[in-house]
Order: sequence, then C-alpha cells, then structure tokens
Amino acid sequence: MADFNAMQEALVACDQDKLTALVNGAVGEGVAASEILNKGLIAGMDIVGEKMESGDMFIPEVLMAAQTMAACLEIIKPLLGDDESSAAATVVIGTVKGDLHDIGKNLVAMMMESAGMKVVNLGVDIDPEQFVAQIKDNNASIVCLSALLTTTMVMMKETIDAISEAGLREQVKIMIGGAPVTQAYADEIGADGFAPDAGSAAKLAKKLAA
Ligand code: B1M
Repeated sequence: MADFNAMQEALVACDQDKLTALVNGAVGEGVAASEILNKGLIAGMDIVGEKMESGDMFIPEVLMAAQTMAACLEIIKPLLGDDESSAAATVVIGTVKGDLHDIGKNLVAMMMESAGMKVVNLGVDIDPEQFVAQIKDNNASIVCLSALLTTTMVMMKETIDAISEAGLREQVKIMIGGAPVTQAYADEIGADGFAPDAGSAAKLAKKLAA
C-alpha cells in the first residue's frame, strides 16, 4: 500500500532518500502516477506552504523541499501519460517576470509533452519581450503563463498586452494558471483560458489547439 502520509512527511523533512524510496515503491506497486503526484507530492508541498506562512519553515528549507519534489517528479514523469489522442501544437510556457516559482509550471510542461505537444519551456522570471520573441522564433500557437504570487499576476496582463502590441494576438491562444489565478482573472485580462492544475491545462491546450 502506498503511504501518502509518509511521502508528505518525507517531503516536509526534505528527506530525498526516503521520498525517492517511497515513490519508487509506490510506482513498483502499480500506484497511478497522478495519485502519487496529488496525494503525496502536491499535498506535501501544500503543508510546506502552510509552514512557510506560519513561520515554521524558512526560505532555504522551502527551496530544499522544492528540490526534493523536483527530483521525485523525474521518477514519475514518464508515467504521467495521457491516453487521449495527441494534438499537434507548439506551446511556449514560462513563469512571468519577477516570479521564481517553477514546480507547477514544469508540471504543466511535463503533462503537455506527455500529451504529444512540442513544449518550449522558457523558465522563470520571463519578461513580456522574451515571450514575444519566443512565440515568433517557435511559431507557437499556445502560450502558457504561470504566476504564484499575487504581486506578479499583473505581469500576465502586461505580457498579453505585449503580445497584442507585437501583432501576435491572433496567432496564439493564451492560457494562464498558478495558485492565485482564477477564471475571473483570466476573463478580466483577456486570456483565452485558465487551468487550475497541470492535467486540466494539458486538456485545455488540446482543446484550444484543435
Ligand atoms: Co514561495 N510563495 N515565495 N517559494 N512558495 C508561495 C506561492 C506562497 C503561497 C507561500 C505562503 O506564503 N503560503 C506565497 C505567496 C503569497 C501570495 O502571493 N499570495 C509565497 C511567497 C510569499 C514567496 C516569497 C515572496 C517569499 C519571500 O521571499 N519572502 C518568495 C518569492 C520569490 C519570487 O518568486 N520572486 C518565494 C520563494 C519561494 C522559493 C524560491 C523558496 C520556492 C520556489 C522554488 C521553485 O519553484 N523552484 C517557494 C515555494 C516552493 C512555495 C510554495 C511552498 C510551493 C509552490 C509549489 O511549488 N507548489 C508556495 C505555497 C503553496 O503553493 N502551497 C509558495 C506545488 C505546485 C505543484 O503547485 O505551483 O500551484 P503550483 O502549480 C499547480 C497549479 O497552480 C497549476 O498547475 C500546477 C500543478 O497542478 N499551474 C498552472 C501552475 N502554473 C500554471 C500555468 C498554467 C496552468 C496551470 O498555464 C496555463
């Protein structure tokens, strides 16, 4: 039986060896990768967030937890498949300027790759001009913007404005996501879609690309 509580505890303790063993064990038992992701890793990272907020964990520890999670994501990455048929689309994805959070964005990229899309992952702290240049260079049809901070969400609108000013708005569908982002915010800033998690982001991208 997969022990999701133990996974959460190992992630909070930044115990890479233990978490790796637990994830490998669960994979070996045939537990679905999505279940390991949601009940073990993301649930553990939620606890890290609560501890960060209450002052029980500090930035260096949170960073270590993030690195621990990222290493375990590599184990389940090949298993996070999508059984629906693939859509041909080139997706440019990045975390907006001023924001350094990348785990969620990388998960979205991973799910889209698993769904057969070509994904150009720009990384974090990406300014609007970089998004514009990469859309052009890659002839992208979808752009995904990620933000985890209420203070950086505003960069999503600035990025959309820059894409419009560059004359590329008709070429690309723009999707946004990240913990503080909502459908209402997507509507407000003129995005084409919002996805609350990586799985629904991949599904929405396929729909928008169709
Ligand atoms: Co920071 N941080 N952080 N942090 N951090 C949060 C976001 C916070 C909620 C913690 C808290 O206080 N409870 C808080 C934000 C508060 C707010 O704005 N309302 C916060 C803060 C305040 C900060 C700093 C300002 C702290 C400081 O320095 N005083 C600072 C800012 C740095 C910066 O960005 N400029 C900071 C720094 C960091 C670290 C660097 C230490 C580290 C990031 C390391 C990294 O990413 N490599 C970190 C972490 C790890 C977190 C928490 C704990 C975890 C984030 C995470 O990875 N979650 C986070 C608390 C939390 O979220 N529980 C917190 C797991 C991930 C799988 O979920 O990213 O939500 P998530 O992604 C989901 C969905 O949102 C969605 O799909 C993903 C998968 O299902 N999604 C998309 C994400 N992007 C999408 C794009 C799409 C679609 C869906 O496109 C279409």
